[in-house]
Amino acid sequence: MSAYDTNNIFAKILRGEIPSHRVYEDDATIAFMDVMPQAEGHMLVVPKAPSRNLLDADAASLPALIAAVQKIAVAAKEAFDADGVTIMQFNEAPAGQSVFHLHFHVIPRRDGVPLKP
Ligand code: IU
Repeated sequence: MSAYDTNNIFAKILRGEIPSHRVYEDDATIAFMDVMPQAEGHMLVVPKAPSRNLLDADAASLPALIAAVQKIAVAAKEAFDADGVTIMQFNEAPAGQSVFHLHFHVIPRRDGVPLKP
């Protein structure tokens, strides 16, 4: 696996070098709106600690991260009056990862509304 690149776009968002529509922050995590949403309310949950994806993340940090994902998913479902929530996470380009800083997609889902490609 390649090394973590400190100039990836989410690292720049975390450092405040690039603007984002931030919807959540705690000591270890931020969440912001995806710029190319696959459905209304599509958010990204991003740990502040540098890791390329789940494969090289510090296992000790994961319980807090998944708790933040859960909190944001519950809030997003309520805020967007959704019927469900899709949570996605990709590891390396062949698996669909395009930004190489660990993140979870949180996507509120409505009955009968497919994800945009
Ligand atoms: P992926 O899991 O690495 O494939 O998803 C990266 C996501 O980051 C994707 O949904 C993009 O729309 C999103 N994104 C963003 O929100 N802001 C950006 O500046 C860039 C990508 I580049």
